[in-house]
Amino acid sequence: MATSPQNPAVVTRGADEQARVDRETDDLALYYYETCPFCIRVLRTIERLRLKIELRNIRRVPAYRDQLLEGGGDATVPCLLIRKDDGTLEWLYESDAIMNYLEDHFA
Ligand SMILES: N[C@@H](CCC(=O)N[C@@H](CS)C(=O)NCC(=O)O)C(=O)O
Repeated sequence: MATSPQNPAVVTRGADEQARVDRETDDLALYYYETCPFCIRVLRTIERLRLKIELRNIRRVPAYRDQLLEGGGDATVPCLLIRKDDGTLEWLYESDAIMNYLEDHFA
């Protein structure tokens, strides 16, 4: 992992490393909506770490809100859905916890 010369906070990766990270982020999805300040913090982290995480806007797509409520038990955003290697799902709430998870795995 390196950082961009233009902006040292932004992560840059070689093609192989980025492909590996992209495969890992295939197992993630973020439930959010644009005007939620906690979501914006998480989206900034996703951008800075150059992660391709599927974004599921619960205000644009009511089915996403239903999924979040049914799967996670709460319609609060942001929530990161993590599909684990054994196929089980983890619904990670709280912006700080989500940002810590992303930093721990991808920074
Ligand atoms: N402590 C939480 C706060 C999350 C929060 O309050 N999210 C609001 C949107 S900004 C929410 O989803 N409220 C419930 C709702 O809109 O149904 C965090 O840091 O993620």
